[in-house]
Amino acid sequence: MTRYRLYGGGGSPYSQKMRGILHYRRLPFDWVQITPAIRAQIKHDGPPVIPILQLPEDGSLHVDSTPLALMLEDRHSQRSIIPDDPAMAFLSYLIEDMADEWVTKMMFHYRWDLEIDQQYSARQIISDNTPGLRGEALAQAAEAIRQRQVGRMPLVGCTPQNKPIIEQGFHELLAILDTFATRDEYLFGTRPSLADFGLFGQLKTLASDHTPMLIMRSTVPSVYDWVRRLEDSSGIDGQWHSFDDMRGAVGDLLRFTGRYYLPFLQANASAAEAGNDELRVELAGCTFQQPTFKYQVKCFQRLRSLLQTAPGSGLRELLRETGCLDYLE
Ligand SMILES: N[C@@H](CCC(=O)N[C@@H](CS)C(=O)NCC(=O)O)C(=O)O
Repeated sequence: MTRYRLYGGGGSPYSQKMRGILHYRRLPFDWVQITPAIRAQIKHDGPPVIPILQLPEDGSLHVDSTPLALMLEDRHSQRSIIPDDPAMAFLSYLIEDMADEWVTKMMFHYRWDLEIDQQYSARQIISDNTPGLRGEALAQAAEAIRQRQVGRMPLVGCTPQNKPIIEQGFHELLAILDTFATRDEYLFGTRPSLADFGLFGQLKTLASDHTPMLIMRSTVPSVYDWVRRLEDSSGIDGQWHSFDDMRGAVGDLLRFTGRYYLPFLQANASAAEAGNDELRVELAGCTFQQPTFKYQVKCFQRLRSLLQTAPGSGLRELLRETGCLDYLE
């Protein structure tokens, strides 16, 4: 085997993110749509999630898109997606984490909230991951996945109570991205970073699911196009901006992160520490509730420890101004 192999699903935001990264980095890889038979055949012992990256030299299998992206950084120096400036590198970790853990609530909400989206999404997932199914058999398998995924909504905070916060956040996020989305422009320069790919993964699936696709096409067509192009950015040869030339959208995304994601992460960590199964927090004037998540406690600890080693008073000043610093120090 001389190429990477990426096992994933077209409807999976983290699979889209990894595929986008591999394309940009010009790393030779094969995309393999996961199916139950392939899953059984590759015998991966870790958590049963996608994407799974298989290494060319020994066939070993690895999961979790952030560590995977960082592993690729260790293995290949060309076309890095981590900005050279360490302060901007930290910001790209922070925004990527927010996209992976918070924007994904938007993805899950829009995918499974309305009947029309449930029908489309369930059918699409089964059509991708179960070869040979047609007609009634496909409809039955789609119904089973629809019920499973709708049943999971409260676990990730996609409840009627939280719906206004999630939807309001989606519109705010799109408005921020709309301030800069144009050809060959990304958050930290004219080349994409880890943060762009984190956002891309979630937005790519939002941009193909029915209701959010209509919202994006009708309200922010430039963002829709930006997402569409980032799917394969292997032809992009750009530069990083300097910290002083950082675009305003980064500040706006940090304010967004300080308004929604970081208070949520802090409440989740406090609830987990107190042994509570559920967290409750005021976000942008509304009460948000969901079960506590161990994985997101780790995300919070990781961001706080990354900041300890990130240099620069400029970085701390920016995090203070944007309402992030108190959560991270
Ligand atoms: N933190 C992981 C999350 C991966 C993840 O949650 N993948 C979803 C699909 S997007 C999954 O495989 N879920 C298991 C399931 O649906 O059964 C990453 O960044 O790769």
